[in-house]
Amino acid sequence: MKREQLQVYFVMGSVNVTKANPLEVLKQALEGGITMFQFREKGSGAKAGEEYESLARECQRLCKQYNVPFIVNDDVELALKLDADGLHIGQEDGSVAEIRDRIGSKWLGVSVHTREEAEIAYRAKADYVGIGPVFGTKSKENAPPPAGTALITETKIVFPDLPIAAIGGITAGNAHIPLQAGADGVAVISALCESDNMKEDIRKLKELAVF
Ligand code: TZP
Ligand code: MG
Repeated sequence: MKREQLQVYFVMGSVNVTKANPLEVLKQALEGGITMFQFREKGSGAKAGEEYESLARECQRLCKQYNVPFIVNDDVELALKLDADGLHIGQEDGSVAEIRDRIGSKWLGVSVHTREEAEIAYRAKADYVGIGPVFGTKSKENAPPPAGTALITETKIVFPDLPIAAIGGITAGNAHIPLQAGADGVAVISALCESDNMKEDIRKLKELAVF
């Protein structure tokens, strides 16, 4: 994985989308130039079973059309079954080292909230870490309080070759803050799901996260 791929990392599930259907929103985001996509179908009202898998497959098909990496949140089995490009896990999803072994060379992203968690992810050969919530967020149930950018800066210094995606309440208006603190890119849900001008918001985010 190249750190550039985290530049504009769109995270979405059907629960996050109210304006149009999820595939329509994803298509607009791909057309706008997102650099990575995470299928995160969770929270109350999330699809399950066949509907869940078929939505994942359709998102993956769209991502392939635009040559954008398709990452699955939480679900190792789904990532393997679909041969996704990668998997993103949190601290409650099991041992990072064990999951690294199970998915082989697929990309692995890990959400971390402390330096110790970042170190474990780094040693288990995570491809990137997600750090947040930087700002307040409405998109994650039971999200921890906003953490600011201290851990981003610390991780950048201690593990300079570990790519960092900042997450949580990030918009085109505030993305410069985590990026200046050391993040390589921004992971966003509502900034794009609720955008009135997706193309313009993606363009602004890309302009801020330069390599
Ligand atoms: N992890 C930390 S904050 C968050 C996740 C999944 C939600 C981010 O959503 P938004 O709408 O970009 O704040
Ligand atoms: Mg998780």
